[in-house]
Amino acid sequence: MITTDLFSAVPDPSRQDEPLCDGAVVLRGFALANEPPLLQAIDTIAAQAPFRHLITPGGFRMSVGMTNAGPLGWVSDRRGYRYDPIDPDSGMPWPPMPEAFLELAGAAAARAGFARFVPDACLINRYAPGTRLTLHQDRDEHDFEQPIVSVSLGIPAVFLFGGMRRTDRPMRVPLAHGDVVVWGGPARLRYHGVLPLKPNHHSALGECRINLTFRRAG
Ligand code: MD3
Ligand code: FE
Repeated sequence: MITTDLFSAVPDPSRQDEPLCDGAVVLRGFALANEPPLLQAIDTIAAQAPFRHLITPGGFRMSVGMTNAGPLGWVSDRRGYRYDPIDPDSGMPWPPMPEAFLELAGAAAARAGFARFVPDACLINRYAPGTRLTLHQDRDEHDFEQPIVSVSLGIPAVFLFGGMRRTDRPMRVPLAHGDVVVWGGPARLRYHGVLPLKPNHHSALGECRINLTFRRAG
């Protein structure tokens, strides 16, 4: 077989790709090689666009702290959910998408079979122990053919991966520091969430989990 694929050309026997279902695959430890530039980039972004607790359209304060990088940022307020090129807290564009983010997201998507994924939005979610994300669908993007890439950093979490209906019993997927998940195709509109985080400590991030969610939103 002739292969030009960067990853199959350099086999890494320590790497394990875990398909969750048609369209979703966990790449265990995929982000570990890029850890220092990723953490540095998150600090730079948070200095320009600090984490904040958005208000849902129903008036509830989200327990997850959020910020964004890239041309578009996901925001929520009493008017609804949307992607906005401007950070409503500063009136400025969101911090630029770091090159290390683009490379990681593109490489993970390619490994999962989605060539040329160029995200225009990176939502950065910050979880403290006790923080959760209730079951929801991601449907504020224009093109559901585009995958979503998520990167877990810091203390571990249990991810809930449900079906096409909110009432479908979700599977529980433990996600640890450095794990990357690519969600596309038939998995793209499945319900998902995160169980309340257990108290824990991570050597680089302290009592905190950070999730990077890369999307092509516009
Ligand atoms: C499965 N964030 O920001 S990322 C979100 O860990 C979000 O912070 C979670 O869900 C977190 O919207 C999970 C994983 C994820 C993202 C999008 C998905 C899983 C998905 C879209 C479809 C199916
Ligand atoms: Fe989501």
